[in-house]
Amino acid sequence: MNRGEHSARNTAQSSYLQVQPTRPMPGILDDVLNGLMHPPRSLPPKYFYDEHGSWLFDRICETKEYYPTRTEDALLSQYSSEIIRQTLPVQIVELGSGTSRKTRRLLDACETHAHTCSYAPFDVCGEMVHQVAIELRHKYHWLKMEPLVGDYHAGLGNLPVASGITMFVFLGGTIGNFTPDEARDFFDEIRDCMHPGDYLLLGADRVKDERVLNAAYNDVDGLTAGFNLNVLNVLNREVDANFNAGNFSHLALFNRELNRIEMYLVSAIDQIISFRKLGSSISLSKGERILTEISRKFTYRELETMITGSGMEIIRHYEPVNNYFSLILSQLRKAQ
Ligand code: AVJ
Repeated sequence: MNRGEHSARNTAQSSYLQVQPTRPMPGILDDVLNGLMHPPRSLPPKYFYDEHGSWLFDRICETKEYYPTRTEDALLSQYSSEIIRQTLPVQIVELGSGTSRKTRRLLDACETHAHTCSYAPFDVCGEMVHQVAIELRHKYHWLKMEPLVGDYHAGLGNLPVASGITMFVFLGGTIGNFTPDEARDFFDEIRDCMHPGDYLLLGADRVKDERVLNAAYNDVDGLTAGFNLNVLNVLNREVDANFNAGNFSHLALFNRELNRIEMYLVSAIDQIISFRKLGSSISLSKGERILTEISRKFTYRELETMITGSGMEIIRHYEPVNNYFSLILSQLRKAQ
């Protein structure tokens, strides 16, 4: 029934499928070479999420300023029942599942409707997916867990997809990390995994008052600053660099032209950074910036255009009264 390339890893209590990439992916050394050696300097946001960074992100989600997580969770708790009744999926595949916390709303709704299905959390972090599988198996006895480990940037073509209706889930507003071109490619790739009748449930952040946006990425407790700076520790560890986080500061600002939050690390002094694994170094001048993340904010229409552009049809578009966030259910229509 399953297609695609994968290998199994078994442990005493759990196992997961390792989903192989469909294309060669740049490693951290390539990303440093391509992004940091010459200005404008940048790094892919995926390097935020080592163990400490993932922990910091969870703390960010609990700050009063960072509204996306709780807004999306409120939408899910309000509409999960309707979504499950509408879709009745045989399989739920979640891209970038992390702790799967918000997804429990969908699983609770399955329980309410006595609807059984399988759940395939897909994340880069094997340990996380393994833990989630253990917890959810315990909480939802009827649920068939099919944990998957891999990188969704490396292609979705090897995801094992069941023969019944599948609901793909991509939450949190992470679509905002993609440039418009990358987002288009990503939706095309999801669509290519879908069979007619399958659904996609997408969470995306909306354009809003700049003060609200800026505050969300500049929480007063400095958790977002710590999260941003932590990427320097990741580089120190992974490419043997000698960053001193004390010589950098966190900068996050809303770019009005491009409707996106841009997050930078700003060099506080003139300094030379060496990368021993690369045998090279760079000099950063005081005030020089490294772009570490873009987080795009969308209008209602933009989101619908992006989804329908890949050939899917909008089934429901949920938003809260303040229009802070969108939860969109779309479907690849059956051929007429
Ligand atoms: C996980 C990518 C949705 O863009 O808001 C939070 C990451 N960065 N605070 C976002 C993040 C700074 C987050 N996403």
